[in-house]
Amino acid sequence: MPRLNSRLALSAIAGAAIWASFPSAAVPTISVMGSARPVGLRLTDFDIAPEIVHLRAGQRVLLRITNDSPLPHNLTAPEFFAASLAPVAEASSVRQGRIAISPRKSVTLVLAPRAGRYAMKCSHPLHRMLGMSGTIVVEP
Ligand SMILES: [Cu+2]
Repeated sequence: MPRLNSRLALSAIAGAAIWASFPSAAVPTISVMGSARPVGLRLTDFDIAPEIVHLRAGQRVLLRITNDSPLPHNLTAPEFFAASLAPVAEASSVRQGRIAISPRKSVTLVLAPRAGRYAMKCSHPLHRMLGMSGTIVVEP
């Protein structure tokens, strides 16, 4: 898939440029060429597992979000996505801090978050109340 690859490469370059524009003292540097640590999130009726995700600031993460349910769900975490400097790949799937995931489908993102504690939830009516919430903890 040459077209996809070149799109990813362009996104990676754009990501590097965004990183470069931050003061180096404030933001850990990342290597665009470095490998990303795979992390999985599973959405079910009505749960997000794991409930607490531990990440490291500046470390590239290959985040795979799977909707293992017959219902549509989403992962809503606007502060987290805003602090994660470009989901490098598939950035277009994040809209207003939210990724919708169709039943029995997965979405994979590459990102590099900044330190902090971020709330995540499914924003569909009642889903959060029923248990679809959690926390992303990004250690400095
Ligand atoms: Cu949901």
